[in-house]
Order: sequence, then structure tokens, then C-alpha cells
Amino acid sequence: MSGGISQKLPRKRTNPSAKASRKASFAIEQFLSTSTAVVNRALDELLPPEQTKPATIHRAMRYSIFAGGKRIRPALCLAAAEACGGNQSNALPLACAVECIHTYSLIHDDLPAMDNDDFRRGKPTNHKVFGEGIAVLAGDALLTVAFEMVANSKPSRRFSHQELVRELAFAAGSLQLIAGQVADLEGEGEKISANDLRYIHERKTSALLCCSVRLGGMSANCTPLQLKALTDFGYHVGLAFQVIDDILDVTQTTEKLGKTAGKDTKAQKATYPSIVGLQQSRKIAAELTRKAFSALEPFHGRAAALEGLATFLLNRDR
Ligand code: GRG
Repeated sequence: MSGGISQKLPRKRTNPSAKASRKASFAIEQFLSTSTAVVNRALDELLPPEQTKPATIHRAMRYSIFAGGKRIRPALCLAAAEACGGNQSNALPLACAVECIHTYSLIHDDLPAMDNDDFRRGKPTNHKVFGEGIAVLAGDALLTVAFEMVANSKPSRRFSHQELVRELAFAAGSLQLIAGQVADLEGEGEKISANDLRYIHERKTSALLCCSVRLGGMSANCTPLQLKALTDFGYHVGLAFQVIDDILDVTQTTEKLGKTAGKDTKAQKATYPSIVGLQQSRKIAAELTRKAFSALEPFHGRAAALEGLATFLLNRDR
């Protein structure tokens, strides 16, 4: 990847014959901290400054965007672009766009009409600081600006603006992200099956993670075979991400998570731990991650950052 972030990263000593050790050897935490810094700088440039009139809305947008999220979706986008030999500057507006969509969804998810939460990214939720009206609008504005970012990005030979916009709109729309949230809301207090839970996870969580890697690949003019591999990877990593999220909800503290722990149990939400138990949930997450790794085979070892992210996400503790 020209100007790629991995180029600047040190690699730990490896045993080249052992595939497993190559997987473990990628300096993923450094990749994440570098990509986070790059994405934060770009977001700062792309979002209207705080004092821009009406200042309240720009303060509210920036409050949640810069509250300390893990920046997993933009990292996936940049890592996918890198795997396809792309250019970081072409992927960056798309990485910022998925983070804006994600942050909007968190602001709205925390509202009293939804999950009614007081704490997010280690800070009081947006509506607790700015009030419900401004929080709704801050979410709306982040959703909208995401499409402006895509419109201002550089299309590749195979993927026009039309395709990039369609990609993001589909993932964020009523068939994916919002469908998942609707099913999640309607499932509260209900006994739901593992299949229903899979439906929710595919849409509420996996769709945007999958979209992040696909957009990264598209910015790099990926081939149809690469796009298929990225889609398969993103789908499985996205599902594993939500299973781990459910496990962390019952095993970690609010301080560690930066959001209210134990929320799913309190809201009587069906989760993998509540349906199949913690041990089986860990096995499911590991199996999903294994499938994500297999999906990357067409890259023949050139997707180290994606592999590193999948392993990092499986082992994360917040
Ligand atoms: C349209 C009114 C309206 C609401 C939309 C779609 C939606 C609300 C909410 C879904 C958002 C949601 C909570 C999805 C679950 C995905 C998930 C586990 C999010 C947490 O992601 P992390 O851990 O968060 O990457 P950070 O804070 O680190 O970015």
C-alpha cells in the first residue's frame, strides 16, 4: 500500500515456516494506534470545526466522535485497502464515513427511546450532555456527513461513487443496521432462537464491519475475487465481534468497557451467553474467527493487518 501504515510498523521476529506464528507476529496494536491517529486527524479535517455556527451541533458531533472509540471499522477499511495494494489516502474518507455512521448509531442507540444509557466511550452519553433533541440531530448530522465524505472520496476504476454510496446506504439502511436494531428492540424480553439471534447480529453489527472492509477493498480497485474474500471475512469477523461483545457485557466492568456492563441481562436481551452459555459462546467466536481467516486465503499472506485485527478482536477485553 503506497503510504501504507503497515510499512512503518515494526514486525516481531518470526518463524517463517509457521503460519500460526506469522499470524501472531503482526504488530496489530501498533497498526491500530497508527490507524487511529491517521483517522482522527482526517475526521478533524473533514468535520466542521466546533465553533462553526450552529456551534452546539458541531460540538455535539465532535463530542461523540472524539470520545475515545476503538476505531475498529476504519482500521478494517484501511487494512482491507492495504491487502488489495491500495492507497491509504483513497481509503481514508471511506474509513471516516463508516466511523461517522457507527458513532451516529451509538448516539441514537443510547437515547431514552432506545437503550437509555448514560455512559458511552467512557463518558456521559451525548443526550446526557447536550439533551435529547441535540443528540438526535448530532446522530442525524453524522449519518448525513458520512455520505458527503463518500461523495468527496476518489472512486476507483471498478467502483464509481454510485457503487460506494450504494454500499454504505445498504449497510446503514432498513435492511441491515436498522433492521438489526428493530429486531433487537422487538426481541427484548422475548424468548428468541439462536437463528433469530444470528439474524440480529448479521444486521446490527456484522453489516457495518463487512461494509468497512468492502469499502476499503473498493477504494483499492479490488478484483471480484478479492471483494468476495473480503465480504466473507467481514461477515465472519462481524459476527465474532458481536459474540465477544455479548461475552464482555457479562464478564467485564463498566469502567473497563467504557459503557454500562450487564446491560443485556438487565434489558432481558437474548445473547449467545444467555442462550448457549459462556464457554460455548467463546467456542463460537473462535470458530467464526477461524472462518474469517480462511476467507483470506486468496490473499496468500498479503492480508496480515486483517488477520491481526481478527485475532485482536477475538482476544479483546473491552
Ligand atoms: C435510526 C433511531 C435510529 C437508531 C439507529 C442502528 C442503531 C440505532 C443502533 C445499532 C447500534 C449498535 C449498538 C450496534 C451494536 C454494535 C456494537 C457492538 C457496537 C459497539 O462497537 P465498538 O465496541 O464501539 O466498536 P466503540 O465505542 O469502541 O467504537
